[in-house]
Amino acid sequence: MASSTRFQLIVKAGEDGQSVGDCPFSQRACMFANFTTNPGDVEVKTVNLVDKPEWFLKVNPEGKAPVLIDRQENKIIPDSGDIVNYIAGLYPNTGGYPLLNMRITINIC
Ligand SMILES: N[C@@H](CCC(=O)N[C@@H](CS)C(=O)NCC(=O)O)C(=O)O
Repeated sequence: MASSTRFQLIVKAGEDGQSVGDCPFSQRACMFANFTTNPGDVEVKTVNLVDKPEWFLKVNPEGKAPVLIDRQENKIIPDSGDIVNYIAGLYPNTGGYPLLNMRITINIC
């Protein structure tokens, strides 16, 4: 039997249909999920935003990506900012958002 992850993150597809495309909102959600969640928690699914499939419009009638589906809680979260906040709330031990464990140093002069 196929097992399913708790989360499905739907993002804009790249030209090959497989990779994450050039949507900064989708990329942000992907990167944040990658930093904060545990391996195996998130399935990333790409969607063609030029010719939007029916299944996608059912999930998000607004037709925008990214969209996070929390299968455990039966929730659909569109909007990258809301997705980031939602994930951050579920994984508080990762440093919190926006106080991630940054690997860069910001100097303000
Ligand atoms: N405020 C949204 C914006 C998402 C958004 O505009 N995504 C674009 C791709 S970068 C999109 O889905 N465009 C398809 C359309 O508007 O039909 C977010 O932060 O997630």
